[in-house]
Amino acid sequence: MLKQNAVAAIVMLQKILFAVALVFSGNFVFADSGRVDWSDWKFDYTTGDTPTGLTLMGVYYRDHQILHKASFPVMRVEYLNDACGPFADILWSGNYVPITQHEDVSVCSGEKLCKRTYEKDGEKFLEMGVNAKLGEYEIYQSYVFSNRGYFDAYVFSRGLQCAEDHTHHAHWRLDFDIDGSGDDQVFKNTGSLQATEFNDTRTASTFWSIQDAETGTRVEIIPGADDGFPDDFARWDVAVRTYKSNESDTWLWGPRGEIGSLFNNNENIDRADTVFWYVTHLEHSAFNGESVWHYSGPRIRVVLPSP
Ligand SMILES: [Cu+2]
Repeated sequence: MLKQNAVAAIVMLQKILFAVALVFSGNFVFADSGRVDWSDWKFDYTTGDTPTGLTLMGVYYRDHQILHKASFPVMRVEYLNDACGPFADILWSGNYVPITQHEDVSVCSGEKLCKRTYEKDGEKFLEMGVNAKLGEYEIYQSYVFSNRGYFDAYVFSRGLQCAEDHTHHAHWRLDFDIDGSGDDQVFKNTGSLQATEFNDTRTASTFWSIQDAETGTRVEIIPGADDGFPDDFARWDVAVRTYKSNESDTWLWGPRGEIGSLFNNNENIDRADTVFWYVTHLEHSAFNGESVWHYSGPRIRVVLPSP
């Protein structure tokens, strides 16, 4: 209990410091928020309220609630032989910069927050992404929604803090509220119902399903092709937890914080409010230079029950 109070106090302090930083950094701060109603999707977004990158709130698909919040708390970076770092890269309104020389989103050049729609092979997409500069890194973090009932979460990165091989460990936190905040059940692949909080890897499970036990509305979390492999510095790909208001999405644990050890106390997740942490590992070879973008991220696909 004492530990929880201490964490709550740290979270509060961090929020106050963040608010103070927002006020004092004045003109340099870029914060945007708003509401999106596109195709079958509705959600609110912000780049300014928390240090969690482009953050989505109240995500609905065809009037079914899917997420309470999707956020991007941290990208941990480890260099070979600790040549520099390690770093905990946190995206917030103080480090957003205009997009330049990113061929995938060239229509958004000059914008800090890219919002665009496009069509490819008859499929329609809405992309929203925020661009940040942290030291020598440029990071573009985005969500791409499809009119076919899924969205992709991406992080793109380029730049070299040191001319040495390194790995970026990107962390998303998906706070699911499928058809409301309770009654969510988590399955490894489609079949194996999980009773308590767990960590997992993409080697052990191909994908994960989360379903509302009452309505049957389901979501699948499907790894991207370049999501990489865990290592000694970041040991897990997935951590599933019960929602707790004091288990913040503000990253307080620095470069060496391990999500597999956080909030992991065997709590019930069967018919609960589910928080799903997803981690990718982008290996970046110094040999490739600093101008090449590399990226990773999962797909979140909605499967509605047949009427
Ligand atoms: Cu890199």
